[in-house]
Amino acid sequence: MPINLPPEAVEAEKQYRAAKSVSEKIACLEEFISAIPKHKGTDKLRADLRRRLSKLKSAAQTRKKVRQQDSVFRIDKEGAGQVVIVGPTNVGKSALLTTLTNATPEVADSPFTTWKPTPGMMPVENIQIQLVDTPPLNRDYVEPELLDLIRRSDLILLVVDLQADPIQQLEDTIALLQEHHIVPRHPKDRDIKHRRMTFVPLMVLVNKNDDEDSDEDFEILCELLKDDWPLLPVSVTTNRNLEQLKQVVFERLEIIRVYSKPPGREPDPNAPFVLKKGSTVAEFAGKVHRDFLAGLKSARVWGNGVYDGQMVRRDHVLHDGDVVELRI
Ligand SMILES: Nc1nc2c(ncn2[C@@H]2O[C@H](COP(=O)(O)OP(=O)(O)OP(=O)(O)O)[C@@H](O)[C@H]2O)c(=O)[nH]1
Ligand SMILES: [Mg+2]
Repeated sequence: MPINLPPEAVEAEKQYRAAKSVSEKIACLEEFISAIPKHKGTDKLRADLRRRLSKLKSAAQTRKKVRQQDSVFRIDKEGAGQVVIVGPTNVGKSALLTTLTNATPEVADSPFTTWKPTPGMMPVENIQIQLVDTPPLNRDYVEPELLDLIRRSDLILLVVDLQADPIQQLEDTIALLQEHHIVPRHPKDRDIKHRRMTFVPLMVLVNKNDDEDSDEDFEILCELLKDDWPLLPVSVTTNRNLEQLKQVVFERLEIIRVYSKPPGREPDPNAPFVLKKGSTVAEFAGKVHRDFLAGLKSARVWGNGVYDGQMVRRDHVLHDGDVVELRI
């Protein structure tokens, strides 16, 4: 039996048939279904259309997943934090990753060598921190996915070249990031939030400070800089300050290492749990195991601000190096 549809449903159907993209089809089909009057005569039609809608939605989902996995800019976080190395071309970003991790991105004297991000793991004492080398940030073309990678990161290492024009490089790069709503977060602004801005901790590495001869250049740079950026002079070629760099990265990530001690046994000093600074015993328990969080009866702590083996409550704030014994 032919169904007499109201004019708005007829129009919606027309739009649906004309739709080109999957997302457009989904929107028009939803419109069409809602314009069909609900009664026995339209039951079959509405059921058919709903089936078509769910097929379209699952096709859209699959496409989205494939697109996300395909992108070279989607790098899963690993280790205690994801740190992106960004900056203009030829400043030594890839050289830095090569020196601090096992990764082997291409390093070359010619500009615009790197075109895709490369991750690597940097050991810092008994944990691993992920570093990601990235293509140069350049005003001519800014890859939106590179900006997303920077937004998702836990810390930005902005590299400039002491032997080029470091002040210009620094100011241009910061301006470029800010134009894309990425704002360096100062250590004192811990909980700052803004609807359209992403605040990411940032530190500036002034690279190619190879020996004492270039220290004066670095001092001049510090005097000339208008803003008070956290700066660290380094040299990838001569390894100057690279150990200090690891420590600073650890501090700027604002993380702590907490060791789990099974009752009657010693903690494993090589397997700390990494938590955000300010985490509590309850958060630690959740990280060790879901069951520990639900069934936590008591906890004892060895470490900062407690006597050895002190019983503490769930909301006790932990510190770097604490050892915790959980009982459920
Ligand atoms: N003198 C000196 N040269 C360095 C240092 N670090 C890197 N270089 C050199 O600088 C050049 C560029 O290094 P890359 O690591 O390819 O630079 P990049 O920032 O990754 O460059 P793009 O991939 O184009 O963005 C190479 O010739 C390196 O050997 C350093 O500390 N001192
Ligand atoms: Mg490179």
